[in-house]
Amino acid sequence: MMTLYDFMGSGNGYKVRLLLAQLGLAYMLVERDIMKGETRTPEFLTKNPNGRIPTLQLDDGTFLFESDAILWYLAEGTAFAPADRLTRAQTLQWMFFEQYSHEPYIAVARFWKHFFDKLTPQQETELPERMKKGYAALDVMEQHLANNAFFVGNRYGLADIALYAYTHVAHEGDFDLTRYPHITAWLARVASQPGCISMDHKN
Ligand SMILES: N[C@@H](CCC(=O)N[C@@H](CS)C(=O)NCC(=O)O)C(=O)O
Repeated sequence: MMTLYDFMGSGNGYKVRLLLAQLGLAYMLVERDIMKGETRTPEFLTKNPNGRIPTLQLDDGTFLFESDAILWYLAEGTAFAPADRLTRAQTLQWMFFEQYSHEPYIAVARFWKHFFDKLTPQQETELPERMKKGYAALDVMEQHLANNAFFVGNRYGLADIALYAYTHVAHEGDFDLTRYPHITAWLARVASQPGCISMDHKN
């Protein structure tokens, strides 16, 4: 059986738990507390040299890390992985957008505000820029969703899972989603997909 190393508050981990649930795949969940450095131990670094969750151990013992790579691995051969060249590339396009233009701002601002009582002076300095870039990512999403029900091919897929994870908890980083009616409607569409689980749901 596959083993998922994860931290329940992580959106990156949630992406993987969400797809595993929607595919109906059995796995063992092993929680590692990132607040206590449990992904930075010598033992964990043998699993993922980058010291982060989510990390998935496959049935043959191979360790796979990076949430979006794990999503592709799990989705291959299922309806979640598009078959044609352009749709696959468009799915990757939004997943790279998520990792480069969305997650570093929205997830990090949420992490600082939601998981710590007080920001460090450096976080205080960096926060306004993170918020600005987070809102820029939300603007891009809003524009796309004005004309599209989902991110790619007008059907729910991996790009939606990747972007939903931190967008649906963006308010925990004090992002005001009421300004974004199309994003809000899309969040509801994703939440109503069969098998959708909440972020704190354990298998
Ligand atoms: N790009 C990676 C990011 C993974 C990541 O940043 N994981 C965080 C939790 S969301 C983590 O493990 N942090 C603990 C640490 O860096 O020590 C992915 O998508 O999986």
